Amino acid sequence: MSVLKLKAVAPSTDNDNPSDAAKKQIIDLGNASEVIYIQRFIPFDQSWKWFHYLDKHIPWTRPTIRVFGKSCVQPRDTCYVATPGLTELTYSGYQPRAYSWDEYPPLKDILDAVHKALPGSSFNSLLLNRYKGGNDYVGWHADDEKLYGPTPEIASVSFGCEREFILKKRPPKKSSDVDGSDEPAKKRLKNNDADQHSFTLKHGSLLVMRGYTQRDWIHSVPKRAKAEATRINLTFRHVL
Ligand SMILES: O=C(O)CCC(=O)C(=O)O
Repeated sequence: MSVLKLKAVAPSTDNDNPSDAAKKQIIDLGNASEVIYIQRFIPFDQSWKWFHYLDKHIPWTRPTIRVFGKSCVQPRDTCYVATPGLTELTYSGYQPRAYSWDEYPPLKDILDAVHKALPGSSFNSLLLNRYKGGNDYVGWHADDEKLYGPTPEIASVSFGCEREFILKKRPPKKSSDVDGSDEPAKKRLKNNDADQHSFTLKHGSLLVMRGYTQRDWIHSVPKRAKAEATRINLTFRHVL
């Protein structure tokens, strides 16, 4: 399957350097789904400071989860932070303990930067992932848990080693669900360029998924043999 090359649109207003500003991309996925990618969201040196803080101070854990009915160790480290009183998060049969924002002040600084970049957003929870090398990954999934509602906005900040993030249109459940056209099912089910988008998530970048992205698309960070160094990813979410 080929991967769509994305062109830069709408310059970032938060960035004074025009060559940096051109790195903001807005990708209309169709059907009211959208992705925004800002390559240089947090300055390089500040991003390393936060990387080292998070690597050292976050209480990382590698839990046992259930995938397709089987128990396995999650192939990356994780931690969960949330405002007290929210509905608890459960994914893949695992309910993470919710740590407090106050315990890790830099998380509030990163949250402030994200809120500033996304007017109207109000994130109250954060799932952190640490990939300790190219064998760590996250498989195909959508962040479609009920507690986020039907159209969650998810803001993802990356630090450290660059990794590929792939978005793929959810395959239709049955060929009869597709559209009722007369085209042969085989032809209709063939993926085309617009069905997959790939981003190399840079140190200090921000990627935002909006609208119906979690309903209509799935995403993954696949294994990459050459990605030897550690990557830390923060996904800010709003629990309803
Ligand atoms: O590490 C990433 O960029 C993606 C993380 C992710 O998919 C998730 O937390 O649901």
